[in-house]
Amino acid sequence: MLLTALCCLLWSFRTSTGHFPRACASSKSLIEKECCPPWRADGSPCGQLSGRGVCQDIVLSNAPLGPQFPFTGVDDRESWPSVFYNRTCQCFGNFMGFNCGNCKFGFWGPNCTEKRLLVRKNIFDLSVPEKNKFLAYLTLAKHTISPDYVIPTGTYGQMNNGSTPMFNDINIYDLFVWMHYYVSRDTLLGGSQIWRDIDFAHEAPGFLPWHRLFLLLWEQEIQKLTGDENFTIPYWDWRDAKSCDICTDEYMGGRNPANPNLLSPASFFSSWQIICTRLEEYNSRQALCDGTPEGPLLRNPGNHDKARTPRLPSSADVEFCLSLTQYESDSMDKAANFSFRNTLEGFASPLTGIADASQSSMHNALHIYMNGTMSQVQGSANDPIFLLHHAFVDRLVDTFS
Ligand SMILES: *[C@@H]1O[C@H](CO)[C@@H](O)[C@H](O)[C@H]1NC(C)=O
Ligand SMILES: *[C@@H]1O[C@H](CO)[C@@H](O)[C@H](O)[C@H]1NC(C)=O
Ligand SMILES: *[C@@H]1O[C@H](CO)[C@@H](O)[C@H](O)[C@H]1NC(C)=O
Ligand SMILES: *[C@@H]1O[C@H](CO)[C@@H](O)[C@H](O)[C@H]1NC(C)=O
Ligand SMILES: *[C@@H]1O[C@H](CO)[C@@H](O)[C@H](O)[C@H]1NC(C)=O
Ligand SMILES: *[C@@H]1O[C@H](CO)[C@@H](O)[C@H](O)[C@H]1NC(C)=O
Ligand SMILES: [Cu+2]
Repeated sequence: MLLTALCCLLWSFRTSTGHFPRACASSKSLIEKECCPPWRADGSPCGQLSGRGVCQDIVLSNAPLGPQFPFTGVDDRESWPSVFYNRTCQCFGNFMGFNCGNCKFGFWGPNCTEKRLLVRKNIFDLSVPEKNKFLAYLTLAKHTISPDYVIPTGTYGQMNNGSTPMFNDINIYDLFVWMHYYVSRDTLLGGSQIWRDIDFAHEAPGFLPWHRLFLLLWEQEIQKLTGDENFTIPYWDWRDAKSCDICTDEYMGGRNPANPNLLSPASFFSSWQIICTRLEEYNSRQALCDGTPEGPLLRNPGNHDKARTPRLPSSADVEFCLSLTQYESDSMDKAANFSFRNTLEGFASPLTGIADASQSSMHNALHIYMNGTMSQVQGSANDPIFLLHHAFVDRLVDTFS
């Protein structure tokens, strides 16, 4: 399914990131519905002994449900994370994380009191060693099993309400691919029934903050993995690009001369395997993506569908988006007019701000242009161009006021 074929507005700010701490994947934790792991340094749940946090009942907001999802109690992502856990760590001050072991974004030091500003750079402004370091970090993440997180391979019901846990190990890169899949996947209704009109991270006000959080968490995991506390994701400034200028073997991979849909054997990512792309197969089995490799990364950059995506976004398009004054408007979905979010996401024209279902503009245009793994919402984060693309979208959000 293409980005353009999806639709729906759902609980705008009730976004689920879909993180499952390894320490909470036991039947004990699931049956008690408690996820309050010890902080390593003092061994107490949520670092309570050190005053970092405390184990508490979760409090959910009473935001109204969107009209497109006429169910309750059928999808584990409803009222996240209460289907799995109703007690989690509430962290104090600048502490953060499932066991309050991390600092809030932008804070550092043993007590998270040191404030530091990190800057994301244009990938073309990185020195060659900096650029190679970034590519090496991606490779390391793809080859390192996450010590802290696992992925569920079944629904809560399929786990017999927690008594038979179903979780898999996953590498740190794919953990985030899986999260992006999980937040946008279809609802399994049992039998052969599927509800497709659902997405917790796109086509609604939550689109921009969800992806911002996603990138911040990604950066934090890479910082922890590499010990490089100053690591930031570089961005790709695609304004007025005539083609995919980062699609070279020095950067994100050139085209395979023997097959236009594959990456050149000399690129950093030609041996990467993708996950979470076979949605129809999962749906027919009423199953979740379990992280099994599904083949090479597919990418065939170009203006294949000139009617839908005539060109990549221009500087003028970006200026138009930034000239809009409302973050969100009327229907708050992909039909919204004059909405900064909807225009930047790419469902409204960057010339008029009027919703246009026949076109994929702005953010969406980049996904469609890549004509491969990037073009399908649920699997799009398999292509590391996703990170560079969304880092630039996030930069534009920062400029909006
Ligand atoms: C949390 O879940 C447990 C286990 O199902 C239940 O006993 C408890 O009452 C729930 N607590 C709240 C606050 O919902
Ligand atoms: C961190 O906080 C603890 C407890 O308040 C204190 O003993 C320690 O000196 C602090 N460390 C630093 C580096 O500020
Ligand atoms: C799981 O919980 C639901 C709702 O409480 C209940 O209807 C169902 O029978 C339970 N299933 C199992 C296998 O315990
Ligand atoms: C990160 O940047 C700070 C401030 O520029 C510097 O003091 C520190 O040494 C850097 N850390 C690493 C691991 O490079
Ligand atoms: C957006 O504008 C178009 C054209 O004026 C109109 O047909 C459509 O109903 C508007 N959408 C919403 C959600 O108001
Ligand atoms: C690639 O472009 C062609 C032509 O527009 C289209 O039919 C095909 O579905 C696209 N493939 C992907 C994966 O986006
Ligand atoms: Cu997305």
